Amino acid sequence: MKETAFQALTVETLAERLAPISAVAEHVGGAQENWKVREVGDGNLNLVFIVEGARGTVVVKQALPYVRLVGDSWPLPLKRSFFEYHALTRQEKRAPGRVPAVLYFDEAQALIVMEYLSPHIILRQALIKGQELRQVAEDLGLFMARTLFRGSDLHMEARERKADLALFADNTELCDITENLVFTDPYFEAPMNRHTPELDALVAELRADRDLKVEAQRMKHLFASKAETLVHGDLHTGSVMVTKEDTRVIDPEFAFYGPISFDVGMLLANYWMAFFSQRGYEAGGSRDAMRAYLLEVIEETWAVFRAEFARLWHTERSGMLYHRSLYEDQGDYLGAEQALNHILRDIWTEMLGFAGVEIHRRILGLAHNADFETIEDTELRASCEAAALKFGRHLAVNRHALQSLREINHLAQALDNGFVSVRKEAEE
Ligand code: SR1
Ligand code: MG
Repeated sequence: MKETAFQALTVETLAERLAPISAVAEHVGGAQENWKVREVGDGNLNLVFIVEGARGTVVVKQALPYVRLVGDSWPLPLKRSFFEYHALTRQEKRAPGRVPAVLYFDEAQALIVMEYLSPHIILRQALIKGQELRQVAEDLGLFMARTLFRGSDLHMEARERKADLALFADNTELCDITENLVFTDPYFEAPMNRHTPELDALVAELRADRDLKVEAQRMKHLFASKAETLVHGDLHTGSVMVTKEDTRVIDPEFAFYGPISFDVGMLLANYWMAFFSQRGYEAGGSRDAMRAYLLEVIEETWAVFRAEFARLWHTERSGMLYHRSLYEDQGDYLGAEQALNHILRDIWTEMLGFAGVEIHRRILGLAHNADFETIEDTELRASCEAAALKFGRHLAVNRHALQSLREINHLAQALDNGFVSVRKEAEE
């Protein structure tokens, strides 16, 4: 591209601006005049275009200097595109085949040209439609174990990891979004918050809940200080594209060095929200099978994550932590197991806390999710959300006492079965 100063792309200007880039022109093919360009971005932050030509199709993602969801009253630096690009390249190395291929990156224009994934759809949309995808639990369990283990001091060479930590430490504005929107704003009347009106009484109760607010701040403390590994940073079901056979993780612009447990907690929280939202979609038939599927996916994802993390612990523990000279090389295999169990236990309790607050922020904060939002009957929506809010509170506050996903999923089912109108509850 000729310009160096940032200029937002439009459907009208995109072909002319990207045609001189050979990596793009060769992939799309044919005359630029014949390229079909459409803007498809429905996320909170960026522009996303699909460009179709005679030979192929690409996705062009461009950051804007502000938060798209709110407008230019909330400026946001373009450098998030830089972090997204560098996260994608690391994730591709650590978990090959699970992220879209990057064809071109322009830092000044904050744009990334990527492989067009087709016939993939967004996982969240698939779950709302009631589609059961059999591959996704294994794919995402492996993706998380591989990216999170291989980006940590359990695996990386210390100097390289510290350099990487320094690079991503500059992603401050996106961390700041999470620090406020996930951990703090839901628990007081922050100006941009909103919730379904029928939830008023329950929201007041949660905002007066001392134990919950202390746990939410303990989770924020961990998020901000436990720089263990390069996390995706926004791994919800809207950041995953799927077919029956394939799973790709997109949008790692929130990447930074944080707790291993953060991505795991975010993802499972979004499955649990999908679970609690199913009652909103039963006009077309029972969603019992979908609910059972979602709870299975949660258990399988965690089981795969745990098993792969343990496998990598035994085969790729080459970093400066828990050096083999202290354990296996002395024949102390039990010592290595003991250390691994401590790490997995910490990931477990932290993951539950992150899941609890993620559920709360999607119902009480600024950025809601389509699972609940597209339930039009607000009384029905509020009932689904109320069960999820109570569940999230239980995870966050009681996480140290919770032993298994079987136990937790039984509680989710009990809350879901005790489906009562929150309006009626409030009136009683
Ligand atoms: C203002 S950005 C709101 C949310 O959108 C992103 O996808 C992140 O989840 C962020 O918290
Ligand atoms: Mg995103």
